[in-house]
Amino acid sequence: MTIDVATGISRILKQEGVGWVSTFPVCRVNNALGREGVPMLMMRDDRYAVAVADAFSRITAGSRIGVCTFQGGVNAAGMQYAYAGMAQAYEDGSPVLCITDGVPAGSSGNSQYDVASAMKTVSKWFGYLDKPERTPELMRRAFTMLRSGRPGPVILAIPNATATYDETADPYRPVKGWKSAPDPADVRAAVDQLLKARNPLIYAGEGVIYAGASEDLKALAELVNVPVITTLKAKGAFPENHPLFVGVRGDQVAHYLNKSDLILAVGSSLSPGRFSHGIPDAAQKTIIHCNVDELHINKMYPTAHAVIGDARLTLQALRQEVSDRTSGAGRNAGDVAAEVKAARDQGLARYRQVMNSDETPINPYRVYGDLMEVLDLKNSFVTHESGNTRDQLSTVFDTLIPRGFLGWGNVSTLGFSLAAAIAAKKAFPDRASVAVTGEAGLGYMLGNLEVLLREKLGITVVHISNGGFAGYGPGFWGPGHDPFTHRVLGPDEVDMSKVIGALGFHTERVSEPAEVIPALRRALDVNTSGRPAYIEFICCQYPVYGQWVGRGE
Ligand SMILES: Cc1ncc(C[n+]2csc(CCOP(=O)(O)OP(=O)(O)O)c2C)c(N)n1
Ligand SMILES: [Mg+2]
Repeated sequence: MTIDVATGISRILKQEGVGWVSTFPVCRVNNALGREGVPMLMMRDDRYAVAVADAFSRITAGSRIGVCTFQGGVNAAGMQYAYAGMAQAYEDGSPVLCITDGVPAGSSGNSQYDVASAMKTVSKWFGYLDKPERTPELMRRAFTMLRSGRPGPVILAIPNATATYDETADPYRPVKGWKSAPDPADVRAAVDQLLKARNPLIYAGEGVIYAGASEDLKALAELVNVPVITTLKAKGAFPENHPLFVGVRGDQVAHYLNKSDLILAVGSSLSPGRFSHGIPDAAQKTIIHCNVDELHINKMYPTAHAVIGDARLTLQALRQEVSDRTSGAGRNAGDVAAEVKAARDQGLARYRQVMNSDETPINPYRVYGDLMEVLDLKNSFVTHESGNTRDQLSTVFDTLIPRGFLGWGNVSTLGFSLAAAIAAKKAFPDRASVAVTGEAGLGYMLGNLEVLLREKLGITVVHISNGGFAGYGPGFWGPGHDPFTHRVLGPDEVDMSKVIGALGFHTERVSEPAEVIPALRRALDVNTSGRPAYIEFICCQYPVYGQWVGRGE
């Protein structure tokens, strides 16, 4: 059967189990998607088209691949706008498939922007479909890239979507993706060191989530009786009510990072950035680096031992080795849990105190504490924004299941929380889905709020309304920070609940601490019937949260 490329791609996406595609028009594949019955979630700009698909891949840990389309080709406004979303997906290692129009043969080099070289900087692989009959080959390769190895975005450019090929010549079969198990000698060497260490610490990264290895992480941590910290992107990889959980950030995390003599890093690239810890005194510690990508070894810190392979297979092998050596008894290390509890209680004391604050304007921690009370933490989704909401929530929000919270931000692009909350609703329609934002994130979202109404996506946007851009560090308010670029029209001048209410959202504006819980309950309640909600909490400026450590600053 002769079919056109766009139809072939649509059918292959269906074979690969892709249930919907996010988009912003125009892309020449879209009409075929429509004809073939692949639903499209039309966002209101190209960056969000990428971000929703990206977030879907993250939230499902790559078990369901997010796919998006946007305009490409010559003078590709859509692609240029989508670039921000792709750059973020690339920095954060998200396996999203981006399909766009390619520059047609004979048209390359006739405009200023070089599509291919730009796309190569933000993708694991950039595929250009130069012949229609290569459609199955390139799709096969794309899904292999998306489902194997270190996760990252794949971009496919289609220069001629109406060109035809014989669908039966190279029939498409879905790609399962492949994993590798570590070298047993490396596992033995790692366990030698681990059992010798006095103060080992497990440093878990997002690879644990992509490998579906949370249970294995827990089993290993318990067997070796070792405290656990997670990266921001891995928040939730380890249950945060577990006696061995130290935190993502906060004084107790700094304490354990400093005191450790061995770091067992699993599923983390160990790349210190703006939103991650470095390893303090790394040269004095033994770093055992378990990673799927050998190119992260010896990247920033001297690696004592590397264990290369899938995080789940690695954790299972480590556990088996420890168990064999200790006749199943594990590592005897005293009352580690009691020490962790004491460190957490001390580190979190000042946050827990303000979670019960009755002050007005409302303390943001009061909102976070009440949010934890209202949500079923085993059946809900929360995400942060760039700014104080990230810094504060990653310090205190208790995440009990993988992806009960999405931490994001090797690169922390404002506005992503809305995309994440939408993707979470698509992935788990029965879960409450909450995006917590400041005014800057809200500004990025505004144009896309219509999508929630149109698609009946019952999510709640919680606005920590503090009248300005606190941003990084102790805030943009004091001297030495950014005193000239923080002030926007605040709650006294603009009533955002009226603005967003006029669109059709359920909205409330809350200034009394006692009203936080009832307002959240009402919002989550309307969400269950597919109506989105926006709650503006009039909050104080409270730039207090745990720090990132070990970055040599
Ligand atoms: C696209 C993008 N541009 C710039 C930044 C830098 N940035 C981080 S936080 C922030 C301001 C945040 O202010 P607000 O949303 O009010 O949150 P608050 O910190 O006050 O809680 C800015 C400009 C960013 N993260 N993303
Ligand atoms: Mg603000």
